[in-house]
Amino acid sequence: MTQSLTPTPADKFTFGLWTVGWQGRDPFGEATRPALDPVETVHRLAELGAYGVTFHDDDLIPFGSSDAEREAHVKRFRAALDETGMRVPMATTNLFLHPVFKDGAFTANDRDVRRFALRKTIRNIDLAAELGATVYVAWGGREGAESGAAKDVRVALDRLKEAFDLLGDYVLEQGYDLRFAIEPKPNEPRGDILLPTVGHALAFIQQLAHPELVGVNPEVGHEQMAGLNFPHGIAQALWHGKLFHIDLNGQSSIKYDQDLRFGAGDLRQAFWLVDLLESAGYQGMRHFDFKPPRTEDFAGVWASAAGCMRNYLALKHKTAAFRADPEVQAALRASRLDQLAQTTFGEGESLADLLADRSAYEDFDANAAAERGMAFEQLDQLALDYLLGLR
Ligand code: XLS
Ligand code: MN
Ligand code: MN
Repeated sequence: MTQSLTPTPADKFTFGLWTVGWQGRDPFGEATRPALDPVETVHRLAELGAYGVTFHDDDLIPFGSSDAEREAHVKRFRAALDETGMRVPMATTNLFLHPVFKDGAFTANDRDVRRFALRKTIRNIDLAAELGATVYVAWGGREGAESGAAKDVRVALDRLKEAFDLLGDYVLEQGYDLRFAIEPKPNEPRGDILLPTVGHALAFIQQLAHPELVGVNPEVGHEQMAGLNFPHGIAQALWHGKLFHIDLNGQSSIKYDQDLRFGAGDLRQAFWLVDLLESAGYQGMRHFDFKPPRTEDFAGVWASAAGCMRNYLALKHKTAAFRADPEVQAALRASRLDQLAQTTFGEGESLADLLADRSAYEDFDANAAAERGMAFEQLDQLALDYLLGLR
C-alpha cells in the first residue's frame, strides 16, 4: 500500500463548483472573495489531483441566461474538461437560491412553482447525462416550513413522491444511465426540512415508483447537525444498497451547517467513516462539499481543497494500518466482533431447536455472562493511538 498523501485521479476525489467557488456571503456579511470562473476551477482542481467536478445548473449557467449564453458557458466548460481530463460524475439543480423557491420547489404550495422546478431539473438532467454524469443529487433545502399549518407534510410528501416518480419516468424514457441521490438535511435554510436524516430518506425511497433509481447522498455535517453518528448512517445506507454518493466535509457539533474542510470537524467520526468506506469497498466518488471559510483568499481556498484530499488519504492509510495490526485483530476478537459475524441460529437449526436448547435459556448463566467485559476500551484506545500518531 502506498503511503502517499498526494491525490491522483485514481482516488476519485471530486468537488462541487460551488465549494471552492463560495464567495463567503453569509447571513451577516457580504462576499469576501470574487467569483471563480468554472474553467479556472477545473484547471486548479485538476492540478491538485482531483478526478472531477460537479455542479448545480446555476453554478455553470447563471439563472436567466439565454440559449446562446447557455451554449457558450457549456462549450468553455467542456473544453476545460477535455484539456484536463476532468470528469463530471454528478450534477444537481439549484432549487433554493432564486426567491421563487422561497416556499420550496417540488413541494412548494404554489403548483406553478412546482411545475417550473420540474422543468428546471429536467433541463439540467439532460446536460448532466450529456456530460457523462451517472448520479443526480437532489437536496431539498427549501422543502420545509417554519410553522405548523403552513405545510401539510403528508400532502407535501405526496408531491415529493410525484416529483421523483416523474423524474424517474423521464430518465427511463430517455435511456439515461443516471440514478438519483437524495441529500438529507435537518434544517437551514428552512426551519425544518422534509427528509431531515438518512433514515427518513431511506424510508421515503421505498414508497417511490422506481425505488431502484433512487439512493442517498448523505453529508457529514448534515447528520451531525442532528446529533447523529454519521458512520452509523452510512453503514445503514450501505446495508440497504443505497449509498449512491457522499458529501464529505467537517462539522463541530450541533450548530449551523459549517461545511468545514474534511477532517477539520469531528476527527474521530472522520476516522471511522474512512475506515467504513474503504473496508466496505465503496466504489462511488469521494465528493467534497465544503466551504473554505470567508477569512480566506484564493491561496487559502486551494489550501483548503488540498487539505480535504490530504486528510482523506491520511485517514485511509491510518485506518488500513489499524485493521492490519495484529494487536488490533486480537482486540477485535477480545471484543467478540467475530461472534457478531456469526448467525444467531446455527446452520440447519430451527426455532424448535432453539426452544429445546436448555443451554440457551434454562441453563444459561445470565449473571456469569453479564460479568464478561467487552474490552471495547482497549480496542478504542488502539484506534486513538493511530489517530494521535502513537502507533
Ligand atoms: C447544502 C447542500 C448542498 C447540496 C447540493 O447544505 O449541502 O450544497 O449538496 O445542492
Ligand atoms: Mn452542508
Ligand atoms: Mn451537500
